[in-house]
Amino acid sequence: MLSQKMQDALNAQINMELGAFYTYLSMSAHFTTDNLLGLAAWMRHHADEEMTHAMKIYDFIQQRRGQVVLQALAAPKTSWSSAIEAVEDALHHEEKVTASINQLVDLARQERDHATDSFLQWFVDEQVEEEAVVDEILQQLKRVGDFAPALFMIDRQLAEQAGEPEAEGEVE
Ligand code: OFO
Repeated sequence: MLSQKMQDALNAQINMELGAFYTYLSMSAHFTTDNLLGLAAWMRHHADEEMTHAMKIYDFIQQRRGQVVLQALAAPKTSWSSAIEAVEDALHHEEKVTASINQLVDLARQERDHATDSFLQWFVDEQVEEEAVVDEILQQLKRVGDFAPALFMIDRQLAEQAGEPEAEGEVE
């Protein structure tokens, strides 16, 4: 059984993961409007991953006979001045998630809640990958700056990574 403190902290983490889902979905909509369809597809794929993170915690709380308490989601930002700004926001968001997961692990250890500690290790590892992937995209975008042909090449690569080899409407 989860302690009340641990349960509240896990519920807050569900809200954070759903907040990430909302943010990446909003970024996807923004990039679609901007005709950067690879970035749009990549963000949408990432939004789906955040939903699976939220649901992992949701299922875990229930397995431990706790109570899932969903909280209100803040409206996400809807536009960014550049692809770099959006991906910088994504990286900052991932860093906040990492800090929050680390605090959850600290709490689980204080409470000697070994099951929650073990469950959270998946998230600890996942955050290493998430930060690295987002940072790699950011570094690529910074390298090409405003050079449109290179930006479109990155966009095409991201479409492939997101499982959409031919983003609709793209010029060959
Ligand atoms: Fe991208 O972070 Fe979830 O856990």
